Amino acid sequence: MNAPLQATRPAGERLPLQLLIAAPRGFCAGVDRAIEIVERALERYGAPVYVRHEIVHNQYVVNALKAQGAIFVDELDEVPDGAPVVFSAHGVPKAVPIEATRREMVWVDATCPLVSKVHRQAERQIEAGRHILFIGHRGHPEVIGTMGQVPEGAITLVETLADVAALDIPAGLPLAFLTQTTLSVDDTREIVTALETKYPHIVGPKAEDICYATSNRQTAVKTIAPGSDLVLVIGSPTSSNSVRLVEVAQRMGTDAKLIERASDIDPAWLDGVATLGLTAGASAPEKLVREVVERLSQWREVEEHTLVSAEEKMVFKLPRQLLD
Ligand code: 10G
Ligand code: SF4
Repeated sequence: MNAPLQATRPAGERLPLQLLIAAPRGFCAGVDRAIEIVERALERYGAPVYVRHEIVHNQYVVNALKAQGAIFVDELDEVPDGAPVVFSAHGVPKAVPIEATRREMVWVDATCPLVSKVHRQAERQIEAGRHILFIGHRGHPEVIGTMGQVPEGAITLVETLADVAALDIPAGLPLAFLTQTTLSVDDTREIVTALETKYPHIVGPKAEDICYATSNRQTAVKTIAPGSDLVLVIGSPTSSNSVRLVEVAQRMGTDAKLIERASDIDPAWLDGVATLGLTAGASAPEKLVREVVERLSQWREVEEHTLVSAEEKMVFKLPRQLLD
């Protein structure tokens, strides 16, 4: 697309690049809160503070907290008795705080309040005698945490439409559905519709449990993708919501790539790209967005345009134990 332009430009002159930056993008209120919890725990208890699972799925954030004295572990058995430990923003099964209390750890729960809300809904549905169909991605820590709120066998994971078709639930069993907070809005709508068609008596939340930040970032990427030749999404490969943003852009017919940071960009990707879309997942810091813009500016004459599709004002309170 740019070949004729290139041919007529003096050597050394940078080609223009229209950069469409999505808004909202990057940190959500739950990620802001979780990072602040680790930082405040380090101030209050001193290093090291243990963190069970990556506090959020972003390598840059994790490395920055490691440098301040956080030690990331997979399970509590890697944490000494009595040590301070923070549970990640994705939430933990009920057994985890029970174990931490038994081992006299000073634990702080950084589970996002919107994930905790789903945990409480799960408990309530079980109390009401319903079996839960939980829409989510197998093996994701949020899914493990939410499924771990209720007794084994009380919840069935559903990942795809094929899973819905294969469900064989005894007739007359009261049912409820819940969802992971970072799913594709469009895929989830299809799965919920399939569940409601197959089980007309199923009950669920008014909208699915996909959180405001996930759905706003998907809407924002839909705003930039149609006019872009390529979309770059900043986020780690383990970040479910970031991977969903890549898929949303691709489904609109636009090439899209996930990058952790500016150094991942191959300049060859920009060949023939006149308009580039840029966004960041809910766990990716704005600093990395600016780093990408600076890197692009070394190669091209960048003209930035921010496309705002929603305003976000959400702020979550910190746990009381870190406030006084
Ligand atoms: O998108 P996922 O759930 O993989 O997490 P993340 O750490 O990349 O982003 C923040 C979202 C959560 C903490 C899950 S509610
Ligand atoms: Fe909370 Fe949504 Fe952010 Fe997850 S993505 S931490 S649910 S605000």
